[in-house]
Amino acid sequence: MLYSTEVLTDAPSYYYRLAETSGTTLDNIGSVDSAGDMTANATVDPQSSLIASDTANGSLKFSWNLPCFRASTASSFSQEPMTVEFVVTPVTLNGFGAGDAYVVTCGNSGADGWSISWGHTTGVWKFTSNGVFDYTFSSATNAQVGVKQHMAFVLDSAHDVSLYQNGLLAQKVLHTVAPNATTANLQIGRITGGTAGMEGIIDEIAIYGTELSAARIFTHYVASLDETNQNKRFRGRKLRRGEYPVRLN
Ligand SMILES: [Ca+2]
Repeated sequence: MLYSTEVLTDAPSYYYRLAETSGTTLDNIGSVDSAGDMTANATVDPQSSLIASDTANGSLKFSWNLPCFRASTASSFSQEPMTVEFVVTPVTLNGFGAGDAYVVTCGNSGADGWSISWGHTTGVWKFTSNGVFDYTFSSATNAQVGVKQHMAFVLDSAHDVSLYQNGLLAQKVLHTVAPNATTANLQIGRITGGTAGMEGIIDEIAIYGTELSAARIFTHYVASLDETNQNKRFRGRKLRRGEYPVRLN
């Protein structure tokens, strides 16, 4: 099944496919909000889809030395439980101004809402309930330059955050307090109210007002791969890519 079909099956509140080829409006096909504004120097890149099973569908490039972000026009939505899912390939691990490299945020720094970032030069992933707690993940999951990662952060109703990387649960970090409610806009590639951003390519950002199950996250990851014909066989032998029969009509 197509990646986008799997995502939509789980009814995301926001879903930015980043399929645009030009312009400054990005379509949201989730259930909350309408299209948003790309308010600065991000680049829509139709050539760089991070979804191997759908290479015709583009992505979004950010450069931290050209502070750029994309904000939705909507405000608050259910934050707990919640799942934030995206595919990202860092171009560098530097954060703008040597701060964290912010990837997806919804809230005001140090005050309310949440943010997802990796550490400047370290690549350490972090989910922050702003002003409340840093959920810092193991170095085993670090972002790496030029390496594509399918990421899903699940904030559950017990205030814990589970990080799934490439379809599998990597780590669960516990906490006892919920994030502070926010009315801030959702932003991609930059922190709210500041300049700290990330340099990299991001694709297929989906945010759900539910806890996605491990099984669904794994299914999403598999659908992101170019394995459409992986189970096809011919005379008992599993076919390798490039060997699939072509039907001529
Ligand atoms: Ca895309």
